[in-house]
Amino acid sequence: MRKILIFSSFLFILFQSNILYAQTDLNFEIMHYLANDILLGVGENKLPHNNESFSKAKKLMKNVYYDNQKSFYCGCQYDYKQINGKEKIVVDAASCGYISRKNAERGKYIEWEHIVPAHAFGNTRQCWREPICTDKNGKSFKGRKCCEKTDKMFRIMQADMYNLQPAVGEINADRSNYHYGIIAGEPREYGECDFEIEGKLAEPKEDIRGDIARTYFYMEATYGVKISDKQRKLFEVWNKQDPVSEWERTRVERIEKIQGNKNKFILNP
Ligand SMILES: [Ca+2]
Ligand SMILES: [Ca+2]
Repeated sequence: MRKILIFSSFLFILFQSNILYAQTDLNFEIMHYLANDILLGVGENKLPHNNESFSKAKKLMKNVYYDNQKSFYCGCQYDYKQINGKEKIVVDAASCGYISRKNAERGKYIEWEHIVPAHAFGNTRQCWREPICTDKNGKSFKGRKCCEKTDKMFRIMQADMYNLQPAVGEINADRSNYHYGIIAGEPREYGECDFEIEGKLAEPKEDIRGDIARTYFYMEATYGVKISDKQRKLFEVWNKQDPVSEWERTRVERIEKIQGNKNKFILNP
C-alpha cells in the first residue's frame, strides 16, 4: 500500500511538472509575441509586408531595376550573366570609370546593399543583443545568424526592398555598417566613382543623399530604427537638397506593387 502511495505521488508530481513545463513554454511564446508587438506597436498580423526571405527580395529587385540597371553609389551599368552555371550581376566598370581600390574580385559584381545596415535594424531586436541562440555544440550566440533563425520580424526587416540598393560589391564591403556623413576634400579611391570613406564615415554622391535620408526615415517609421540627433539634422538637409526624382518615384511604385506596403516618404513627401 505504501509503495503504491509513493508511486502515485511520484506520478502526480511528474504530471504537475509537465503541466508547469508546458505552461512556461506557452507563457514564453506569448511573452515573445507581446514583446515584439510592444516594441513595434503592431500585431503579428499587421506586419509591414510578408516576405521573410532576403534572397527572394534580392531576386525580386530585378523586376524593379530592369530598365535602369545602374549601381547606386557609382552609377555603373550592370547586367545579369550566367557564370559557371550561376547567375551573377556583372558590373560594367568602363561605363562609370570604376577602378577597384583593393578587392578586384568583389568589384566585378553587384550586391544588394542595405542602406540602413543590418546592424542598425538588428540592434532593435533581442536576438541581436543577447545570446539567446545555441549552436550544435551547445555554445550560445547572438547577432545576424541568431536573428535569421529565430526572429520573424528581423527577417521581414532584412528583406524590405525599400532598404535595398544595387551596389558594387567592393563598395558594399567597404561601407560596412558606417554612418553616412560629409568628408572634407574629394579623395577618389574607386576611379571616377564619387564615394568616399574615412574612419567610420561614408560620403555618398550628392544626387543620392536624399534617397538615403528618406530610406532612413522609412526604416525609422516602419521598424523603430534609431536615428541620432546629429544624423537627423543631416538627413533633413539632404532630404531638401536632393528631392524625390522621377526614378526614385518609379522605384517606389514598383516596390509597392510587389511588397504591398506604402512608402509615404517618397510618394507623399
Ligand atoms: Ca568629400
Ligand atoms: Ca536623388
